[in-house]
Amino acid sequence: ANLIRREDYQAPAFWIRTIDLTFDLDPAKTLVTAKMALERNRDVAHGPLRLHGEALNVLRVLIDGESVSFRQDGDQLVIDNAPDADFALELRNTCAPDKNTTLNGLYTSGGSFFTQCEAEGFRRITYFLDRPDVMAVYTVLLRADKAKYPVLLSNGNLLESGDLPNGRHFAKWHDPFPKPSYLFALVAGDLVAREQRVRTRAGKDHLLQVYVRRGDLEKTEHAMNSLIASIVWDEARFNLPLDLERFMIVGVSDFNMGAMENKGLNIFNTSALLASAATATDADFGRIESIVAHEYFHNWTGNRVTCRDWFQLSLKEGLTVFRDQEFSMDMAGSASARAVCRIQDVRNLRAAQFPEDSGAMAHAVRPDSYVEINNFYTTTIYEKGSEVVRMYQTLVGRAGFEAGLKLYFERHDGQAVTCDEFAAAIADANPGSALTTRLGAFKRWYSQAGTPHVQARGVYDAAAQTYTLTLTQHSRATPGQPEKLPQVIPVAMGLLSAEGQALPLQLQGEAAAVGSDHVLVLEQAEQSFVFINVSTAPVPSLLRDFSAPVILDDGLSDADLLVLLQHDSDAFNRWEAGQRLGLNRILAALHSGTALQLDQAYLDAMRALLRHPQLDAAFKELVLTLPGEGYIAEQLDIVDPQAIHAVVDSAQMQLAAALRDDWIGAFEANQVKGGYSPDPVSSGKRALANLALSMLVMDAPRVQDTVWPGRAYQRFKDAGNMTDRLGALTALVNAHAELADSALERFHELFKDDPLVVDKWFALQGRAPEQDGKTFARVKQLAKHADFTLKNPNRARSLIFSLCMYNPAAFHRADAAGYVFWAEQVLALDAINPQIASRLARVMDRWNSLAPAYRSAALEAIRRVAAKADLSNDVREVISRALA
Ligand code: DPP
Ligand code: ZN
Repeated sequence: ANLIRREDYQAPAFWIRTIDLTFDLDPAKTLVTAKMALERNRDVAHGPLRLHGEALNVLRVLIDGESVSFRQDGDQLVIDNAPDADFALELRNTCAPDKNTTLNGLYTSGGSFFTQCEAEGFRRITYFLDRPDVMAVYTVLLRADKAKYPVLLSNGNLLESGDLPNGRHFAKWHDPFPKPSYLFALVAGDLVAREQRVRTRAGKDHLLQVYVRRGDLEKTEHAMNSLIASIVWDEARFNLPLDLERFMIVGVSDFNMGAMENKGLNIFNTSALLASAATATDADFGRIESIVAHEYFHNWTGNRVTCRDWFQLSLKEGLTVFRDQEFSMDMAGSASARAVCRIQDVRNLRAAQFPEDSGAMAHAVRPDSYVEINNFYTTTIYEKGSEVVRMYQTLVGRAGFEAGLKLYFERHDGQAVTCDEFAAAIADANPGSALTTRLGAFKRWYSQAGTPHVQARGVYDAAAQTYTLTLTQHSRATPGQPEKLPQVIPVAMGLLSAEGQALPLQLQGEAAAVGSDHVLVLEQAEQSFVFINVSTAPVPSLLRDFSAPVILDDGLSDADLLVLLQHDSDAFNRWEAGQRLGLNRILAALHSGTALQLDQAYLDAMRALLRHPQLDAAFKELVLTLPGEGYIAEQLDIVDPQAIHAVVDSAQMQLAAALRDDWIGAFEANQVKGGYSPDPVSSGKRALANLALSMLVMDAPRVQDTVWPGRAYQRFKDAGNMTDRLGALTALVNAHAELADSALERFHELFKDDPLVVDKWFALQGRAPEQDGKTFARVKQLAKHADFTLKNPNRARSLIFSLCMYNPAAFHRADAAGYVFWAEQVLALDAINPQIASRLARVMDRWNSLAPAYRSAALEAIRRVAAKADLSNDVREVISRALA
């Protein structure tokens, strides 16, 4: 397997300006004819034409109508004597959609045809310069059996359609926008559509369609509403209109990713598309809204301006995640609901990206090399990439950022560009700004892997009325990057009095106070900031709204944290203070190896928060939820997942017991009446009620209570929506309640015909807290269940990933059985779908930090996978990095 390096980038030797594709669709053998207009790239030295192709059977190759000699070089088709003048290339080949279990290229699912071309799937359809800087205008003719495939879709606009002999029919599509091959899509099948017409501000009418299988139509209303909201938002916030007459979304149940932004024809995993009150949770509704928005926003950030090469992936992904996060916050509405979105985003970043950044696969937002690009669709590229974009906005302000984005489109519409061009556009639109004056250093966010550690220490001088805040930063070595330079870190901050009053901020040398909320820019290894006219010893509130993706050590005492928890005007730091109070106690118990005993001060603070008359339920639920076991593991140099689980479990039991009456109060006070709506207020109430119910069922054995488990069961049975039903079921399962098994059985019986709900059923059991090895045993049993299959990525994730990725205490076992299971599943998956297998392989990224008892067994399992001779490049890269 080749290592591909960013510094080796070369422009293509040829451009492909147009392509006319004809598909004679047949599941066993599809015939593809491609007619392309090529021209030499005069900027590149003369060379052969090399086209990418994988798993194809080539039938003929013509240049300007004449057959031409060609040779195969690995996965490339090479034509040595291509003309110097512009020429027409015609190719004919077949592929086998039914046999394609990789779900890359053209494949079948549930009897219909679908494609997935990002990153390099187009080469499994026909031979092509399958790289994002080659942009062509596509015309696509689809021919298929009319009864089996009544719907024939591709990108752009429908030119014509009609019947053909032998029960076949055709449709011809044309996409006027030149696009890279990764944005090509086709769909053929027996589908139905929800339709809606919208008018954009320019007065143009557009047709919106959401295609799904018969029977799923009523579950598309939320997606359609989300699409319309996205269109309105992108015009209002960034002045970016819908540019196609028709915008289509199609759902498919076998899909590797969440969704794909193909021009005008987005293809969605049904899990990111279908929702009804009865079958989807509040979280599902939120996720669907955000993914529909994400793919729609790609139409500008990704499609109109695309990536020059795959090292620039975050150019479109980081930016588009930033845009979908902003959209979700704007949709949430109130300041408090926005803060809830932000907290959830940061919680996800810390749970997934921080470990990635300190593990074997750590890589920069713009990586330097890869073996398999599919391995780099990571939380670093996406979520850290989004944080980087957010820092631009923090440094130039919201209006400055909008001006920068406008300039970016003015300069680069229709082009394939790099992260440098994006940085230059934002900087050039904001001359003299905090970003522009230090752009070179800021761009280290693209090149340095690893999460910077920031330490903050303050000294108050009562006599001089000054407060000196000293910030230091350092980043640990990551694979291939032993030394790091200081980064540009915006630190949003404020100072509070011990009574919780916001203090005015006046930096030494400044004429006046700058209000009570300010952004410091840390750019040296160490920097001090002196505040003057500080009337009382302050409590610093640093990194407000999580203004940079760093690990902050502010050295605050419990007393300081309590001030922030009670009074900080920044909701993020308020939440963070509560988390830190819990985390400190959990870590102290882990370090000392003693049982955790939660103190009265902590419990009182949590009780006061839970009882708070003004705070929203959604916020309370976030504060009262203890840090996750994975996040706790990140705080430790040597990780014992069993020990962490035991301490967290004990903390939860104590929180459940000590606040019992308040949990009852919270449950009663947060019942949502009336019809279901996934709005932030209702979903916040349901979240808090579900947390309360979990606590009460968990605490029941202690007080020999049968009422709350009974109520949970009743609620599970009678619930009017999936959030309440699954919440009650989760409460029973997680507490190992006696009623759990019959509830699980009933749930399966009720929903056995709905694959997305069956996924939830598997996932819940895969994530159930471990107790005496029962969870692990059950997962192994469920892997043999009639409904289980590794072929469907959602199903594989629901059970196997739930255990290996999200249930550390069930997975990391003293007897190594978890690792043996993992190795078996990775190998089994790799034979079917390398992309999914490689995701599972990544579970072992952090094996090196495991306590010795686990470490050697984990290494043995990794070596067992490595020993397999015919591993995919995908898995091979991940495993080699783990062993490096
Ligand atoms: N489908 C993936 C996404 O939208 C890859 N582009 O992020
Ligand atoms: Zn994306």
